Amino acid sequence: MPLVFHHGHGSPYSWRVWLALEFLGVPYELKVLSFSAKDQMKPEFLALNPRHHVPTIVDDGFVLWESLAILEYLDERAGGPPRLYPGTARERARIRRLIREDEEYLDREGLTPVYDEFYRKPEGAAPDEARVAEARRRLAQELDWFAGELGGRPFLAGEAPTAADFVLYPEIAYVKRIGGKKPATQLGGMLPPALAAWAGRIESLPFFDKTFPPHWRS
Ligand SMILES: N[C@@H](CCC(=O)N[C@@H](CS)C(=O)NCC(=O)O)C(=O)O
Repeated sequence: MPLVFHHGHGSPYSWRVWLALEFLGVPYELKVLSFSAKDQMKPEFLALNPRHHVPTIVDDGFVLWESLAILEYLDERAGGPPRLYPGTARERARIRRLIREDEEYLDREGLTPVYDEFYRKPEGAAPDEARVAEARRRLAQELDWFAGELGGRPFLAGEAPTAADFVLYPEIAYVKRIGGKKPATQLGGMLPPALAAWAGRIESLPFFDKTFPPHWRS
């Protein structure tokens, strides 16, 4: 029985898992939940995951949520190669550090406040300019940080993508999307060239297109 992957289009947490499933070549059955239909609050989904979050996987009766726990589980389950966390203990620790830095700084201090101000406020409410300016400043610092972490490599940990790349990519996709859709955010053109080129490499992976949120195509 294939592993069941409950996904929501546009969820950065779920997108990282989809990229990983494809990269590892794990067979899976995709179940897309509609946030607008509140599928995640329906009794059948709550029975699986009382936290009503995607991503959630079901592997032969074993239910797991939290994207980072899922990535580590999938990596161990598949056994590799390829691996999401390859290399020595130190190399794997660096991948985990990059993931935590992405969540703590780039996402929480940079991207999320901008998203809150432009997408989560009631219709017609003006964004808090001071909050946006500070978040943009932090975001620019963190984008430079990750460009530096590439250090001229094709992917964050070397020649092949790892969990660090699949966690970072959806955040960068959001920077690109928000910058294009909402010029007032001034996120457009913010990506350092090395990070823009890296995003292009992720987007060229043979499985990338199927994971792209369909509602982002318009
Ligand atoms: N820390 C969780 C976050 C998951 C999460 O927040 N998922 C959101 C979509 S981006 C969700 O399912 N929201 C629906 C809800 O809260 O009802 C992870 O890494 O998996």
